[in-house]
Amino acid sequence: MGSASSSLFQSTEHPIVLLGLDHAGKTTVLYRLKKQKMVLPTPTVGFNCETIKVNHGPARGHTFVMWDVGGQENYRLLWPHYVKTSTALIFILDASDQQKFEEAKVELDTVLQSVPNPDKFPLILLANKQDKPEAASLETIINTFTNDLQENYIIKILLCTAVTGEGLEKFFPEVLSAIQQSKRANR
Ligand SMILES: Nc1nc2c(ncn2[C@@H]2O[C@H](COP(=O)(O)OP(=O)(O)OP(=O)(O)O)[C@@H](O)[C@H]2O)c(=O)[nH]1
Ligand SMILES: [Mg+2]
Repeated sequence: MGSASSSLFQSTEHPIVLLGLDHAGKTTVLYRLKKQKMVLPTPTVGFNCETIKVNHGPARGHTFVMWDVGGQENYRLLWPHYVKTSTALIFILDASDQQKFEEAKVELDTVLQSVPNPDKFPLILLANKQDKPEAASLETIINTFTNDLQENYIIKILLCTAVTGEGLEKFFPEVLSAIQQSKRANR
């Protein structure tokens, strides 16, 4: 690999932000990834921040500084602040709560407006709570949340269950892949 293209991938530390409505499962995802176990979170007051160095798989050697910001309405005003310093946005949905999809989509579109360089910005959508029978299908998630964003963003969608970790094994490889695709597109 030549020097120009290798410098493209030089950065191995990635600040990323976890957003989504309250009760979506952001903190459960964060601590599942950090501790590989289920924690019983309480609604986040302000934010949590954890640094995770990946030591296996395609994202091995990469470090992710993960900001998990409270999703209750009074904290959503803070979201743009975190998005501005992040190299990827992870938006977490409670896929079983379809009554809140409209609200979640409005919040997603609103916060995307604060991305400083929106062209091909990495957006990873986690459709959480797949253990629940009423969880929406992938097709519904795509139609509701990402169809209209497809051209402008690098989008990955993961179906997951944070309480068991199912689906999250692909989390870091997919985030890294989105970040690298975004950098390539903006070269
Ligand atoms: N059934 C099920 N419940 C889950 C899952 N992930 C999280 N939960 C539950 O959902 C509730 C909310 O989880 P949190 O991680 O606190 O949600 P949050 O998005 O951080 O919420 P805020 O901090 O208020 O923004 C908790 O009772 C979790 O145990 C999942 O995959 N399946
Ligand atoms: Mg939380």
